[in-house]
Amino acid sequence: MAVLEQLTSQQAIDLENEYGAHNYHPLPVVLTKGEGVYVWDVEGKQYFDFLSAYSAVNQGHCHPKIVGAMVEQAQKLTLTSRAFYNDMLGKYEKFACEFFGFDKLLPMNTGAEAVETALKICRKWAYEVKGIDENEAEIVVCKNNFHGRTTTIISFSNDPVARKNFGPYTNGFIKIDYDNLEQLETTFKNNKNIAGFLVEPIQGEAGVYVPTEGYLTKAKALCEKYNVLFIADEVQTGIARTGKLLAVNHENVTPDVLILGKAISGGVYPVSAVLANNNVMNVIKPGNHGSTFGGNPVAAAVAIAALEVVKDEKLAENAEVLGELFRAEINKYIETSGIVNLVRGKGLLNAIVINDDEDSDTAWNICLALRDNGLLAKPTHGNIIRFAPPLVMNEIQLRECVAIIVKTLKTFE
Ligand code: IF1
Repeated sequence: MAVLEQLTSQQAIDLENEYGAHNYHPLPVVLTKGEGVYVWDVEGKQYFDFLSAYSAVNQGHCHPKIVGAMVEQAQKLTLTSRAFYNDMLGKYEKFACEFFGFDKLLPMNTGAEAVETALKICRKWAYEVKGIDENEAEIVVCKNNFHGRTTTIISFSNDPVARKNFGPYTNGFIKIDYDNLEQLETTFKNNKNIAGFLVEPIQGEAGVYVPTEGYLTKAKALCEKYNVLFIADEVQTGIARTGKLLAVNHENVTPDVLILGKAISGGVYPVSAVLANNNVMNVIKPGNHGSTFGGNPVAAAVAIAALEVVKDEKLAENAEVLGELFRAEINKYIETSGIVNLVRGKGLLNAIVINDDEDSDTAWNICLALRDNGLLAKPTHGNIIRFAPPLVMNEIQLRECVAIIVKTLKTFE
C-alpha cells in the first residue's frame, strides 16, 4: 500500500491497531478533513465536532488566519533552538504577556510540559524566596485532577488507570478535595512547607465540575494569607472556552502562575506557556529549564495569530451566549428525560450526566449513536459526556446540534 493512498475507515483503524501503541480507545470514526465546526470522515460523511480536540480547536478547525501564519513562518524560519535569538520569540512573549496581563512568559510545547514547568518554578520560588528548607516543599493539588501524563504529574493523580504501575512516584504533593476551602486552609495552617496550590478552575476530565461561586476568590485569598503560590491550570478552561478569556476571570482572580496550552495555538501546532510576574518568574536563571522546540518561531507566529482570532472574533462572548443557550435547551429536555440527570458547565465547556452507573456503556453507546447522527462527542468518565464545540459555532448550528443530541438521547429513553 502506498503510504499516502486514501484509506477506508477500517483500513486506517487496522493500521493503528497493528502498528500503534494501544494507549487510546478512540470512537470508531476516521477523520480526514476539518473546517470550522465541521470534520469529515474518510467516506466523506460530515460531523459537528463537539469535542474540539479536548478544547484545543476553540478557533475552529484549520482557521485560515492561523494556518496562514504557520505556513508563512514555516517557509522562513522554523527552529533556531534557544542557543540563539530569533526575531519572533520576543514579539510573541510581549504580545502574550500584554494579552494576559503578566510580566513574563516561559514558552513550552505541551500542556504537561507547562504544568511541569510551573511546578519547578513554584519549588524554586519556595526555596529561594519563601525560604522553605530545600527538598521540603509541598504543593497542594485536588483529588480527581487532570494535569497531564508525565511521571511527576501522575504521581499526584488518583486515577488508577493513569497511575498504576508507573511508580516509583514523585513526592511533595498533598491531595485535598476539590472545592473545599476548609481543607485548603487547614492544610496551609498545619504545614509551613506549602509552596503552591495547583488547581483547575473547572475540573474538565473529572466531568466538568464547576466549583462553588467564590471558591477561586477565597482560595486565592488563602494563598495570599499563607504566602502560597496560586497556580491556575487553564490548559483546557482557558482561551475563551468558558465564556471569559480565562476561567479565573469569572471571579476576577489573578493567579500567581498561569498555565496555558491547547487553544493558545488553535490546535494548529503544539504550543504551551507559563506566565508569571517578575517576583516569581525571575527565580529562573540560564540553564535552569528549557526545551528544544519551546518558543520556536512557528509556535510564536501561530500563537499570536490564534490569540488575535480569539479577540477579533469575540470568541469568549460567543461562548458565553451559546453556552447559556445550550444549557437552557438541554435542561428543557431533562425535565422529561429518564436518562439524563443534569447538564453542567460554563461557556461552551459542558457535560451531561447519564442516569446510569460509572462502568455502564450507556454513555459510550450514546456517543456511537451521536456519531451516526452526525455529531462527535466522547464520554469523560463512564456516565458523563463532555460537550465542547469550537467557539466559532453560530446559534443556528448550535440549535441544530441540540436537536441532534436530544433526538439521539430520546432513542435511549
Ligand atoms: C490525554 C483528558 C482532557 C488538561 C489540563 C494539562 C493537560 C490537559 C487541564 C496536559 C490535557 C488532554 C490530554 C489528553 C486528553 C485530554 C483530556 F481527558 F486527558 F483529561 F482535556 F480532559 N491540564 N488534556 O486537560 O496537556 O500534555 O495533553 O498537552 O492525555 O488523553 P497535554
